[in-house]
Amino acid sequence: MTKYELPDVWQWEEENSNRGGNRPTAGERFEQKLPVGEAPFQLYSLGTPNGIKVTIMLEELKELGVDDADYDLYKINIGAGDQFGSDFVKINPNSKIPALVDQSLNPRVEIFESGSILLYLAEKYNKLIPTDIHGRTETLNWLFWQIGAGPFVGGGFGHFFAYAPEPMEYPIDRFTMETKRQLDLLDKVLAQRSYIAGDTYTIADIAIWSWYGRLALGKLYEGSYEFLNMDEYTHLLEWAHRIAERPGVQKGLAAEYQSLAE
Ligand SMILES: N[C@@H](CCC(=O)N[C@@H](CS)C(=O)NCC(=O)O)C(=O)O
Repeated sequence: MTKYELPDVWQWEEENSNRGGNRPTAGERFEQKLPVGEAPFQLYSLGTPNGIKVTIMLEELKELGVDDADYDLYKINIGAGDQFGSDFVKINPNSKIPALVDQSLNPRVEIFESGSILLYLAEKYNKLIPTDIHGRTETLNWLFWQIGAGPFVGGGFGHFFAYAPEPMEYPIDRFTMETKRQLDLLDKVLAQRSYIAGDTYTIADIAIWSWYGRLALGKLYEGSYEFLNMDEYTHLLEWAHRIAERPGVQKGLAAEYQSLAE
């Protein structure tokens, strides 16, 4: 590998932009008309760990008897750059999935950031978030933890383990250590309680399972189960399997993959 010399001012070159057509600028790149259906919720998403949080949440709400949690699901192909189209950018100026529109209200409510979407839905229906101050705060602690910690796994470990052009020791060591620290943290928490925030299933479980549960089950990056020595996280594994069996979770995964597979 040639030694990298830091330039005085970094310059963007298209061939160095990695996957997904990212550029160092935000904003819309082309005119786009997104489809709009009849259901109360319009979901623009993809079956990634952040994307599945929302279909799981909506399916869990339906399992709990919330009839108006119906949604239309539209594929945003982030590999093809759909997230930079004008209609999508109006909903989420940050150009990332998932994005949700609640058109049961007038004017319609536009929601982006998966944590914000989970909280919006939990509060709207008063489900999957405890109402007492201690339980609610602990749920939010872990919800915010996931949003902050997840990029070390996805953008750090996952990127360098699975997607970088070649294995690189320094970033792999750095992000594997942090990922294993996070897995150990969750394992220790789940040794003490049945669910992430206490003794009930909440939006914190949905957010954390979609990343760490899927990682624990070996569903995110090929070969990572062995590489991370996942067998040592017994409490995390037990929780990950238990959550995977929930009908709402299974329907949430099926909804995402069936509708987005075309
Ligand atoms: N913090 C955001 C992260 C969303 C995110 O990173 N989404 C990815 C897919 S999992 C994406 O849309 N990437 C497209 C891109 O970076 O251009 C959330 O939780 O919603």
